[in-house]
Amino acid sequence: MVNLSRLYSDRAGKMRKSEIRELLRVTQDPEIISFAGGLPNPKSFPIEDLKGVVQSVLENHGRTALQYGTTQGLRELREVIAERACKDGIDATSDNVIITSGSQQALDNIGKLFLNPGDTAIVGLPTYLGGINAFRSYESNLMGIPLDKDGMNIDILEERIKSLLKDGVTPKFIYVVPTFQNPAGVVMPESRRKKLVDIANEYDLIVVEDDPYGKLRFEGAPVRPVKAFDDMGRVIYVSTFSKILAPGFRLAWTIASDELTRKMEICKQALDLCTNTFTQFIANEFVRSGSLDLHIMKIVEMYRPKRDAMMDAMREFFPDGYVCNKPKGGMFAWVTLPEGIDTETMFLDAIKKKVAYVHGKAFHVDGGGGRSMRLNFSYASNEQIKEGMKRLGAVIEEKMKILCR
Ligand code: PMP
Ligand code: G9A
Repeated sequence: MVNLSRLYSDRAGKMRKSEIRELLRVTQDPEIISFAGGLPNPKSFPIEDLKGVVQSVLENHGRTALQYGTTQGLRELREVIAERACKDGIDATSDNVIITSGSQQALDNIGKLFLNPGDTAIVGLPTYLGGINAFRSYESNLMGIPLDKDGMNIDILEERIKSLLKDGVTPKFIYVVPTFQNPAGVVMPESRRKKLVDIANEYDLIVVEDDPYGKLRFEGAPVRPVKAFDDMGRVIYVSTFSKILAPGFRLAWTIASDELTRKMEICKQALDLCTNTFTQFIANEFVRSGSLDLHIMKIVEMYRPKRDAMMDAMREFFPDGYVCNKPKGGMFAWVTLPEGIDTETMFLDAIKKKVAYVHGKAFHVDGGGGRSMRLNFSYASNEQIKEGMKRLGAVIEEKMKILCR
């Protein structure tokens, strides 16, 4: 046997497996009702509409759509993304857009661009696990800032930045998922977004705004992106087609200043040469025909009752003592259980009862979150949601009985 461990980089030794990716294997079991992965509902995929688009792309653009493309991405798609971003209050042209192979690639690219080993980046407590893993793979230290019902607590953020700077540490960026946060489901109000940009301006920092769920709003008025308040070019906006069209396309985008865009483009040249050209052509046609907006409306109509079914079932089947705010959009509910319960160990009981979730610690860089869990409501059918919540309620009840003994 070759002893590979002496050959691996220090970086490889520090990489951690993703609970979400590992769980995907477990949840392939058709008997398990999965509230684990952040998967869109496959019934939402616009297969019939896409048949026509695929046909048309092959007929009209086959020779370019099957060829390598530029690293920055298809110009027409970048143009339409920039037009749509302008409607959301972001000042951008196609030159500020890069099409990436999923937003996961964009996060990795941002880590690659900014993080030296030992550098510090700021994230939420909790925050998106894939972000944690991407940034940690560059051997960085992640400082967690607690969330409240309005997202990252901005006062604590400012305090921590001050104390880091006092210790001679410049945090490289602040990573936020401000709209229907993964995993907590909360939305940062505009006043706080503005304050976040003010803080970044005052302390001369970068903000990474990750926004896969902003368009999946079930109620209430839209909130402008953090990037809309950025007049210094220090916010990198990231969004994706994964949750509004199809994750299998592996298409996402960044919007950033000219300088940052150029830097990220050069980083990306070494990652994948170019994003999938074929799906870029398809997405471009899908967006421009107006199909995407209709499709988003359909997804919202599909997910809202799922959210409601989960909330109703929680009330019906969970024992008293849990806390869960009703998410106004996105794909996740975040539940905190009474003191004494450890959702990581409880997971094994849940799997025995054929129901899955992601335990809260997976989303915490400080080892916290042990009483919490993330429940995805987009993937399961409404019937499965009711049945799965019943199973989960029984698992929690059992744990609570043991605690009371
Ligand atoms: N960021 C967040 C906050 C996410 O929830 C996800 C997927 N769940 C991603 C990034 C990655 O998505 P993708 O690579 O499919 O665009
Ligand atoms: O399957 C993935 O890794 C994407 C989903 C992310 C999530 O569950 O947050």
